Amino acid sequence: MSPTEHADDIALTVDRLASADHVCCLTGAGVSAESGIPTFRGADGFWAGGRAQDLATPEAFARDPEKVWEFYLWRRGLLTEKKPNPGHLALAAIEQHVRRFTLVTQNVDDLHRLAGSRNIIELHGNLWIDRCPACSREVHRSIEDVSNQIPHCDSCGAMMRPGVVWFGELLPAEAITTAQEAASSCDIMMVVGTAAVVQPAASLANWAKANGAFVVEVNPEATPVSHLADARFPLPSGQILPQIADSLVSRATS
Ligand code: BJW
Ligand code: ZN
Repeated sequence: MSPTEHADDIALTVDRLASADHVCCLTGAGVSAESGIPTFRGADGFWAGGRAQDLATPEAFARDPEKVWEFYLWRRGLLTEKKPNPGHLALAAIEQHVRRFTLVTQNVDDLHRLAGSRNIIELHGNLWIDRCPACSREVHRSIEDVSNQIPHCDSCGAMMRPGVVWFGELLPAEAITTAQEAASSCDIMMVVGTAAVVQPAASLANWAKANGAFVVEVNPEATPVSHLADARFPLPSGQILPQIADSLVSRATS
């Protein structure tokens, strides 16, 4: 990408960020792709072999919990080698230089927190949480605590499940309510690295647009919300977000 490519849209986006009272950003698996974590629906994605129904539904867990755990324990192991990339770091920097910033993520990988983002809403849970389906006890695992053993509840002995949201399950009530409030009240909505096909997350961009927000999309591929975008960057987030963040930071400090 040449330095001048997308310069007008970068300048426009930075202007909007600098003057906004509230910035909301919805992220998806694409923001972690440059950390080496597969997306879901990409050519090499988790679901490329059509495994969503086998692994990401409560029915799959009821049918074959060992198989489902094998997938999630493998993903925990994968994450121990991964770090936030420049896209994650840029979003954390943007948060520090705007009045109010709400990061709504569909990702369960914890990389936004590791990058330094603070006001994070996790719509689809967190891969590092074990939850007991019998007594609701939750245990937060850490990278140091990664294991190949399926966890059982210390309180009641039941097999735990991963603390993520599967298809057909309700999103955590507080998370989706707060995310919808943020989308409805923000001045600028950034939609980064999501195919925008999974509901209700995908509709947040529509909520924001309907309430007058300036919509920015960062995604190499077009999505069902691309037509809403006032500025669209068809580029990897790790390339474009640092340019936006650097420009915002130098404006704030000059
Ligand atoms: C880059 C890049 C780079 C690449 N830089 N970009 C209304 C209509 C129809 C159906 C429904 C509806 N409302 C609800 C439903 C049912 C269902 C749903 O949405 N189905 C649709 C698929 C049709 N939703 C649910 O079941 C939700 N629950 C719910 O709504 O409850 C009430 C209800 C139930 C049933 C009926 C009606 C109401 C729960 C959804 C839970 C989603 N869970 C998962 C798994 C989480 C655990 C795990 O990690 O294993 O969440 S599925 C998976 O998809 C994961 C993701 O968070 C989610 C979104 O994926 P994402 O992030 O968009 O990733 P990709 O791979 O799809 O896209 C990556 C993008 O990045 C691409 O666009 C690339 O181009 C881009 N990219 N590299 C920037 N470097
Ligand atoms: Zn229990």
